[in-house]
This record gives sequence, structure tokens and C-alpha cells, in this order.
Amino acid sequence: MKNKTIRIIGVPIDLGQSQRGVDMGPSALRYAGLSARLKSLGYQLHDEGNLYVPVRDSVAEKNNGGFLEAVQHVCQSVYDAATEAIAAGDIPLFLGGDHSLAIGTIGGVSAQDRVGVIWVDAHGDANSPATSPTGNIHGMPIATLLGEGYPELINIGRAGAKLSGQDIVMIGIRDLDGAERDWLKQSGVKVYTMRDLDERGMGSVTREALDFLHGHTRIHVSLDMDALDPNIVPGVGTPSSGGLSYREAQLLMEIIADSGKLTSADIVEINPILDHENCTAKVAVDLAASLFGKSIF
Ligand code: 4U7
Ligand code: MN
Ligand code: MN
Ligand code: MN
Repeated sequence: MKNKTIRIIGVPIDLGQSQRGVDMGPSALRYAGLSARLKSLGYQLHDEGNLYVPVRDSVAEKNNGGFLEAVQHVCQSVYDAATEAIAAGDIPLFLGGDHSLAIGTIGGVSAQDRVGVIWVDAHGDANSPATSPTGNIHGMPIATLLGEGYPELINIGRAGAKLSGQDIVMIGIRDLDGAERDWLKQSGVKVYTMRDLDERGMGSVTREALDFLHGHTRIHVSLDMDALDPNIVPGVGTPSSGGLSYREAQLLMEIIADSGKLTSADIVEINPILDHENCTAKVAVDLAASLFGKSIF
């Protein structure tokens, strides 16, 4: 893995939810020293800068508050950036921005071959426009990738669903909406809730998760920072109490790294406005170091 180049791609999108501030996530991660940390592990680093995302206020004015079309355009450029990075043999690391960007990242990285996804989140992100209590697209990427929801988003890059339930494992889940929960249950997605982690421990759950994806040669990790407990990561827009501890999250990353199958990742949902002295981005950088193979001893 370490002979590969990590290609950093910032996606300052805040159009998939309603709080101001997540567009500053890529900066927060860079200022927390992401590139230097990954370089120190022996990787080549290539920072592509940020993809173009229209400023929220300008879109709102034009479209009367609707962001669907803008999210579609951003996710299309994310999709293209993802396919290019994979074709070049690099490991793309996407910096969000809100979680709607995963429609583009996962769509793109799965264009050539099958990819297993480890979705680390407090939330299921499996609402459709019909089930969503908020209408926010950052709560819909999983349903969209499985072919449920807005056709404009489902068909980005290539027509139809990009994944099946058997390609996805979720870890850290503790906050599902009623209809979202029913839909997830029949989707085939493997869901590990906080209760599973409490009862069985992160080590056992992560090994089983990797086993669920044993047929996949490539793994994409989508890390929503709200998976961690808000006590350690206050800088997230949809905090949910009872989350992962610092060490649980680190162990998860360490065991995924050991699999040697990581080929792309997202770090999303950091909101510096809600944060204290950039501590959420600093935790994210620690987790990225482990995900890319930093070992303690
Ligand atoms: B995130 C929510 F209703 N389920 O759909 C929704 F609770 O990417 C939250 O995981 C979604 O941060 C959270 O709006 C999306 C809500
Ligand atoms: Mn979340
Ligand atoms: Mn999410
Ligand atoms: Mn969130």
C-alpha cells in the first residue's frame, strides 16, 4: 500500500444539509496536518486542491432554495475525480464537506470493479426523498447508491445502482429514522449498531465486517466523523450521543489497514464552526494515519 500515491481531493460541499460550516472541512483537515502525517508514513502525497462547489448563498438565490441540481453537478465532478484517481493507480482520499459527496466518490471508485464499502457513521444515511424527515441529501447517499431516490443522483456517472447491499457494512449506527430502518433491514446491508459494539467489542465486529466483504479485493472507507462520541468530536453538524470512543475508532482503522485492501476513503461532516480549536479535524487526522497503516509498535 505504501508504494502508492495518496491523492487528496477536497470537496467543500455544504448543499446536502442545512447547517453552515461543513464547507470548511477540507481546510480544517489540511490545517490539522493531514498531508504531513500521511507523508511521514512513507506515502507519496498529491493534493489536488478542492473541486468546484458553488457557494450556497448563490445557489439558493438562483433556485429558490433547491440544491438537488447543484448536488448533482458536484457529485458528477467527484465521480470523475474518483475514476481518474483509480485509473492512475492512486488512492483517492476525499475531504468533505457533507456526506452527499459519497454518491460521487463511491460511484466513481466502483466504476471499474466491485468495491466493498465500510460506512462508519452514527446514521444509516439510507433515507429516500419519500422517507426523509428533513429532505437533506446527506441523509440519502446509501439509498441513492443502492438505486433508491432521486434519479438525477442515482444515474450520476453511469445509469442505475452502484452497489448492492452485500457490498456495504455499517459500523457505529445508533440513529435511524423509522422508515429508513425498515428499508435498511430489507436492503442486505450488514449493520453493526453501537449495541453490537458494546456487547462484542470493536475487534470482533471489525474482523467479522471484513469477513462479510471477503469476496471484495478493494475496500472504500467512508468515515462520517459523527460516528465518534460528540464529547471528543464536537465539530459535527448532526451529533449523536453514545458514539465510538477514540480508541474504538482507532482500532477499527488499524484492523482495516491490516487487511491491506483499502483503495479509497472519505472523511466527511466536519463543521469547524461548531468545533473547538480544530480538535475534530485533529482526531480525523489521527484516524487517517491509522487507516493508512500507522502502527503503534
Ligand atoms: B449524516 C437524518 F432525520 N436521518 O435523514 C436525515 F435524523 O451524513 C440525519 O450521517 C442524517 O450526517 C444525517 O436528515 C446524515 C435525520
Ligand atoms: Mn452521520
Ligand atoms: Mn453520514
Ligand atoms: Mn452529520
